[in-house]
Amino acid sequence: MYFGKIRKQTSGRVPPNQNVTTAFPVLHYGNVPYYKDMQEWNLQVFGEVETELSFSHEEVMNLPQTEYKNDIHCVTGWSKLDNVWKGVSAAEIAKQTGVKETAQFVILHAEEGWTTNLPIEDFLKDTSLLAHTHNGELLAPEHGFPLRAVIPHLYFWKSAKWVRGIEFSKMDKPGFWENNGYHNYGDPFREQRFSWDD
Ligand SMILES: Nc1nc2c(c(=O)[nH]1)N[C@H]1C(S)=C(S)[C@@H](COP(=O)(O)O)O[C@H]1N2
Ligand SMILES: [Mo]
Repeated sequence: MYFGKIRKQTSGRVPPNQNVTTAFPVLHYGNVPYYKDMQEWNLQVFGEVETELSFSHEEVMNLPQTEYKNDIHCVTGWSKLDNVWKGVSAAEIAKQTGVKETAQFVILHAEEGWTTNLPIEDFLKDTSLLAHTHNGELLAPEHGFPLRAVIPHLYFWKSAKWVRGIEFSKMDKPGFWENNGYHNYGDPFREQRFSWDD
């Protein structure tokens, strides 16, 4: 008997045991925030940075913009290919605040205290961004309006919706799903779904 992981053969682009969908499922814990007044929204960047900054919505929208096309892989088994995201690159945010050498992890803080964690190298990858637009349309509230992280090389739970804080940290701080049985890193190509996966 074989109790190990059953790996389907997959071609290079879609990770093992994922099914491609053209839908855009909505998945999260907690409530969708609806903002009446964007003046009440801000993005705080804090922790191991040279200068802690709080960006208004307008300031975020006026930072240098990038566009990036990538694939989404959700740990529950769906993948959505060729998403075009527009927003601010994660590296641009780091450039604005400066990052101390002591920073080793990034903790993304969303509404309602929801968090997720990743190593700083992963946050600063060229492909990591803070997006406000998906396939030419402003993010819908349920998909993270006004701003969500997009970390395409990790399972999609690392892509925090409704981001309000970016914390550069010396220490790793497992977030909501990481404390509820999911893998701490979450590489879809290595199928790091649950805490016990290698
Ligand atoms: N703030 C917040 N962001 C979150 C989540 C959440 O519960 N709260 N869930 C994650 C999970 S598990 C997934 S699969 C994606 C889903 O994004 P979507 O609803 O836009 O498809 O959001 C991620 N970002
Ligand atoms: Mo997910």
